[in-house]
Amino acid sequence: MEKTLLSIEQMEEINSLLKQKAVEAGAETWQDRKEAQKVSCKFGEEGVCCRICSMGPCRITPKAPRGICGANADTIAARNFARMVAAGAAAHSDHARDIAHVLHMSSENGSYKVKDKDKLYKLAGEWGVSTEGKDLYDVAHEVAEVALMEFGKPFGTLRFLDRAVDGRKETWEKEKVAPRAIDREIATIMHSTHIGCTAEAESLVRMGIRTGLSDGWGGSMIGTELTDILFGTPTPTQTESNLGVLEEDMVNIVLHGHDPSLSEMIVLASEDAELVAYAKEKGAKGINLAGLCCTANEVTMRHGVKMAGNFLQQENAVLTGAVEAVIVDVQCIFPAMAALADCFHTKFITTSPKAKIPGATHIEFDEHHAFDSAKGIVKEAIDNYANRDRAKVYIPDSKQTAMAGYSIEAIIKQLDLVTNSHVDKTGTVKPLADCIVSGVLRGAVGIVGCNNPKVRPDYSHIEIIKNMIANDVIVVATGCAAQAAAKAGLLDKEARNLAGQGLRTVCELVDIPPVLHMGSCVDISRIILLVNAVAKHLNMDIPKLPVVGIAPEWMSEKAVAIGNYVIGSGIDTFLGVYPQVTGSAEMVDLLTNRVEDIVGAKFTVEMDPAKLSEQVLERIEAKRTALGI
Ligand code: SF4
Ligand code: MSK
Repeated sequence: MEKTLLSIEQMEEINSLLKQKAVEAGAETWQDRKEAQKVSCKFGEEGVCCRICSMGPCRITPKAPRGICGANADTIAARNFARMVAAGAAAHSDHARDIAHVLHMSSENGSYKVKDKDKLYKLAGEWGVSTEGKDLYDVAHEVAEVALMEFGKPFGTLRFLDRAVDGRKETWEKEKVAPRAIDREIATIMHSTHIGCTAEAESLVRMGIRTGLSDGWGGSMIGTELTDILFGTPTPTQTESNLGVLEEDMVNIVLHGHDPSLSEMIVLASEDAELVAYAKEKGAKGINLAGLCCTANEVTMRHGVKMAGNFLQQENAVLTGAVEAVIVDVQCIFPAMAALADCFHTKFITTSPKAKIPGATHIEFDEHHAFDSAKGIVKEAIDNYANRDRAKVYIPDSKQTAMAGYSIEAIIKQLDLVTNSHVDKTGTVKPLADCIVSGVLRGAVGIVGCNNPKVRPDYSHIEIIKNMIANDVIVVATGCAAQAAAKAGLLDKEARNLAGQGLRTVCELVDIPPVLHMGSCVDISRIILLVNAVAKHLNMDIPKLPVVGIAPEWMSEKAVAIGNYVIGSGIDTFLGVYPQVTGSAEMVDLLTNRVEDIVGAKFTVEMDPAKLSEQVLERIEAKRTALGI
């Protein structure tokens, strides 16, 4: 185990060495800016600053309990919170819309092709798209059109809601939180939070859930499905993680962001014989790709591309002095990367009109000529290899092996290893459900989300994961949480030695690590569908299952949308960072208590990872007791 595990202290030591590199280069990092920000604004922190109209901004204090229009702390905090959900759902769903457009332009001879035909035909069947006698790409284009209609259709509710277990559908219907069209839910929040509309906190919480659900069971689910159709459904893949994946003598390209329509093409371009030969001509041994944030998750689970790290590691990648280019698309990219890259030879290349950053080299990615466009971007990186200043290079000697790519299909395939083919049907979640019911596994948790300097980076992720697996709770992870696990060695199969007896036995039987990498942030839809499948198998609604969601270090608006659809799906959610609503007692009560009466699940906030772990384990055991298992 010593070989594969990296302690948080070792990680922090590497971070300090890299910080020293920043000082030497005169470069500023997030630690400096955090220090400069010192005390954050109390009104913003508590969610009681309103700048929705130009009579304000209005801030709520004991002496001024209402804004000029009369909005109180509850209204203001609820409106701000709802707008975070809308922004998060917009980001995920717009990403999905782009993928749908890419599917719509896919063709036999173009850059984008259909890789998972079975998944396409399955989805076509589910959506009533006829396939009889049709060309594969005609089916793909029709499926893409149906997906695109989900964003703005005028009537009905989202198609994927039909996938949900009966209890969920009934709850959503009864509580009027069943999402209609994705864009419609986002627009409804923006309308209802305009001055002079909804002032009632509970209405806004309900709208937040409905809009969150339009992300989880809409945008994100569409994103995941169509990405699998285009680029392949992930299968377990061995990879490596942390900054040690960068190479001294190769052209290092770091891919950062979220949208696989760019990163998939960069992967292909980096394997192009002509470009590899060009890199060698320039004195490098080849081209080495590494990922950051969710793009890392996307390309690692389909190609085994190595993972350089998560959100708060993005600057560290540049600080190694060994990166020729950081190529980004959308979301979670520090604007500070441009100035940081200037202190080194690194080219910081933005590619999306949706995420232009001053100081960056902007090379717009042309999806209509995707492969050639990607080749042009990779060539920029190769040309920059000669500019690397060897005196500035420090690649930490730190990398861990990791398994990634556990799609639901892949998990079921692994579970079939324990299926008794004489008795059981293969291809179901029955073995997983059996393990949970029997108590071999006490339950399951999804650990997701970002890093946040408000807590010790990666520490909460790693501590909570270790506590879960030691107590026979299987962990699935996505996003930056999955990468924290990877860096610590917890995605390695060997990490089963840290698990309790029950989980260890399961891991050995079905040959999996105790922490399953299920992908990027949009792939939390995979987690939801896995839980939903178990609920259907056991013929019960999701809130009854000993299953919990945890976002120990969340920071983004997307995470707020996710939190809303996770509780909306009936899964209790534990947060390690407070949402900005604490200035409203009613919002705190709604989110941590009353919302349970609406959707059967609620939020719990605890910043101490040890205490949070205890509370999660207690919740899991309470659910087991209620079920009599
Ligand atoms: Fe102030 Fe009301 Fe305008 Fe908000 S909407 S800024 S509380 S007047
Ligand atoms: S990238 S949203 S920091 S998980 Fe999806 Fe990581 Fe959070 Fe971005």
